[in-house]
Amino acid sequence: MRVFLIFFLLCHLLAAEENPYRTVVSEQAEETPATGATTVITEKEIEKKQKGQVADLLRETPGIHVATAGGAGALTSLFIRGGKAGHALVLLDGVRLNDPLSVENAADLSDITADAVSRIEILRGPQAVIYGPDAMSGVVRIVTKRGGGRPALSLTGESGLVDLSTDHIAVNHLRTGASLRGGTENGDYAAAIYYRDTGGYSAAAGHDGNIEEDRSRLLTLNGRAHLFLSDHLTLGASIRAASADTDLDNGPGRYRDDINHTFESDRLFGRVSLDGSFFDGQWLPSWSVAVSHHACDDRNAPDGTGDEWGFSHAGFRGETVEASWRNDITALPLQRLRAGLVFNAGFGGSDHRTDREHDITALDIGRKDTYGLGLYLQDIVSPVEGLDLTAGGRFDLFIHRTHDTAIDSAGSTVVADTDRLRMLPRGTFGVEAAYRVAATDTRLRAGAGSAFKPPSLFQLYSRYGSEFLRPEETLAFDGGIEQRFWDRRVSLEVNGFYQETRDLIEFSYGCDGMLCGRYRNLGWLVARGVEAIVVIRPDEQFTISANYTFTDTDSWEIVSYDGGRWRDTRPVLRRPVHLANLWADWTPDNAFNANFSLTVIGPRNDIEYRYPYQPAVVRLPPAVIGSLALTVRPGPLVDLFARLENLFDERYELVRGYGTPGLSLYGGMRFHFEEARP
Ligand SMILES: [Ca+2]
Ligand SMILES: [Ca+2]
Ligand SMILES: [Ca+2]
Repeated sequence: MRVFLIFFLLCHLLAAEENPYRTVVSEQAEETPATGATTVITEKEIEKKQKGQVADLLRETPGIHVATAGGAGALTSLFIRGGKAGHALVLLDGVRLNDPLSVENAADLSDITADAVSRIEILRGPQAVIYGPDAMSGVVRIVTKRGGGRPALSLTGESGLVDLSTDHIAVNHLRTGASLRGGTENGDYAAAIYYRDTGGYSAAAGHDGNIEEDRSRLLTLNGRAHLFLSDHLTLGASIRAASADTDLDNGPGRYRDDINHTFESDRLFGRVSLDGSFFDGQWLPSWSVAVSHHACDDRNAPDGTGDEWGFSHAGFRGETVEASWRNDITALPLQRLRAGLVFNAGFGGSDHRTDREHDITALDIGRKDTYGLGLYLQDIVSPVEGLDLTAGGRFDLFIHRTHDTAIDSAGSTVVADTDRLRMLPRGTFGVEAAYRVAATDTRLRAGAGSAFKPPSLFQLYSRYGSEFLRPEETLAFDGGIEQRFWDRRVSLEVNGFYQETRDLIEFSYGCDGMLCGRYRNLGWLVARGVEAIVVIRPDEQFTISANYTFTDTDSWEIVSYDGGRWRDTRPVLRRPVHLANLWADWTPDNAFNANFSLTVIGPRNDIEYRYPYQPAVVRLPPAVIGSLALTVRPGPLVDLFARLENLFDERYELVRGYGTPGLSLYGGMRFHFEEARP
């Protein structure tokens, strides 16, 4: 709490100045990426769509599938261009959200609400040169609202009826919050606090006979401030804290309801940066330190409803620290040079206590640490008008400990028990050529890039892990064309991609010598596809946008059997071949907005755990999810809003055996108070 007190004091200090807002040095975290296949979700779009979760906004963009295993607050995973969940790197105000103690070091988007978010950028394909390890299939950059102008306070209240059905109508959703923004000659500030309590359906699927409602309570705090130290230097700070308390059930399937199985998470993300601008903006250096802290607890006490095996508690603690120095240099003619140095460290440990007879999870990992060092250089050359050539390279060193135990020749006495540092160097690259044909307003683009992902703490050190895993490595090619017609009222974009990932770290039931049932570098994953995007703006009032993604994935492992080597196909789960979205927006004036979204998720593979524990691959049927949102502004002070989600009351699953809400109705209001002009 002390951090927040300091933050609010800083806001107060800045608010005391009555001068108009000005920007001295723009922050690099806010700039639009220049290269690659990207999608940007703007503040206006976020406001209009009224989606509660960033994950729901991402689902409507090309190349992305989002899967949630249960109700609100349950694990929410992101799949970009057919990659695994751990292949997507998610940043919030420049801080990595990927949880160092999750199995794949993946980001869980369950507590990332759209409150306070002003912009989301999705960069598809490997982005290792600038973003480093883990930026395998894409990067999602979430940017929160920045302060500026006269002090403005906004208060929001929303309630809802989630999962409406004829026999079950209840107010089971509440969201409330406040935000304060402003700026002075010396800086700017933005702070927000939101609370959400939502439920209405069961985490384990209702159609499997699970009737116990599961709720999720989430408190988030956001703060962001800048202090203009001089004409050349800006000090920035951002912080986000999210505390969630979510009801779970005991996995997918029948009779999985549990009245006291809970998951509590406390996550804290912070970043301090110093951005400079020297030699008339020809050298823009940025120094930053970012930290993240994840504390999660899964608790299940015995109860009288089919779960009487005893108490269990699994606790996970993880931290990351990243220090970086980045430089943008435009001193050379026709060139934009970017160079940087990054150091990061990940820490984590978990403990698992149970008084159950059959302990099958054994999640214990003593506290471990990994380190990374990265050095990169990227140059964008524009030799002629309209042509941008990008080339970049990066060197990374991933460092972790291995534990050596030597046993004497008699095979009983330990004679050496030492920790060694293991260093894994990797080089990555990214190249792109983009050309704009001015005469026809056409943009052509082609690129290639590589990335790698080091093994996670869980893959290295858990009971199923191995200290000798290699990083996963990927290579991708993509290209696209963007054409605008009719005075830029229609734009059409088509991208094609091919991505091959080797040394995939997969759990293997098989044995390698004496080691059985553990993570091994035995997988291959090939993803190829096409993304098509069309945006039509016949006039100021209407926007219609649609996108379609085709993704063909193929995964296998090489197995030795009968003296030969065989290619053993693995099913790729939760990667639909066909994904489509439509968004129609009508804004006749500032006082009214109506918009309609439609998401079509094609059939995809999933896994079903059948008794007695024999997993079977199943095919989930296609799902059509619609939503309608309205905003009315009767006066300058107030917005009234309402939305219907899952408009067609589709019964679908995102992860086999877990619940999703049926038709739901939300409504609320927002008040704006702005300091009067002097
Ligand atoms: Ca339940
Ligand atoms: Ca429950
Ligand atoms: Ca229980």
